[in-house]
Amino acid sequence: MMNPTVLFAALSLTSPLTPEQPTPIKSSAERTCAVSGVLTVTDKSGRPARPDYAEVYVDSALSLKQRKQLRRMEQKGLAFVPRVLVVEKGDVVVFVNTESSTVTHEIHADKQTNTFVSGENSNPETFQKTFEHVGETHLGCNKHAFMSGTILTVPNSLHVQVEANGKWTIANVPARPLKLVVWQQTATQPSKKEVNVSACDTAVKVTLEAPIAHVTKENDKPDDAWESYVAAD
Ligand SMILES: [Cu+2]
Repeated sequence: MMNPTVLFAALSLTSPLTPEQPTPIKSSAERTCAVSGVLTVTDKSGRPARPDYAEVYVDSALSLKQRKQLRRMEQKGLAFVPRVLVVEKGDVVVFVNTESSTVTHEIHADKQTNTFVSGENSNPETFQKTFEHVGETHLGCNKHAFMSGTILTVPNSLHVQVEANGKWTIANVPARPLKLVVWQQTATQPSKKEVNVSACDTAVKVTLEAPIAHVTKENDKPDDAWESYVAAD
């Protein structure tokens, strides 16, 4: 028969009822949580507008590794596809001419943070560019003046596209005060707002004004989710 004191000690070592020691928070493994909110976009008179694209990103200095992703934008049907592409600082964008007929394009972004001129970009040629500077780059084609596109470069991997109902959530955000940028583009016109958030904030409400009312485009999906969400709020 085991000594009762020894038996108790042996059980204590394996018992699930043993209180857990608090885990020390190491600076290298900072506690993270989700930050979420709702974006409302209106026109100048306050009526709901539906952006072509909206993104939320963390714009505070964080020691995150650049992912250096290879991203793709096509020149197809005499348009940049997608019209808006969000990339991370350090990503490489390959511009691929995928026209079915023999159409030559060009890509340029003048007088901007990410400045470049591609030269001719014939199918199946590709031009590529590393996006090193945070912010918007507006794309044009010198062979087709009506072609326009936008590349938004965000600082790190903590960013998310806003859903059609205006909601967004960024997961795994360091639990400390941070600066976010809420960005939208409606009918080629962007606008944005900076907001300071507390750790783990889940009620970040931002309203942005679209510089002009939303214009329905051929490529738009038949989707009125923005309007219906805003109207129901
Ligand atoms: Cu073109």
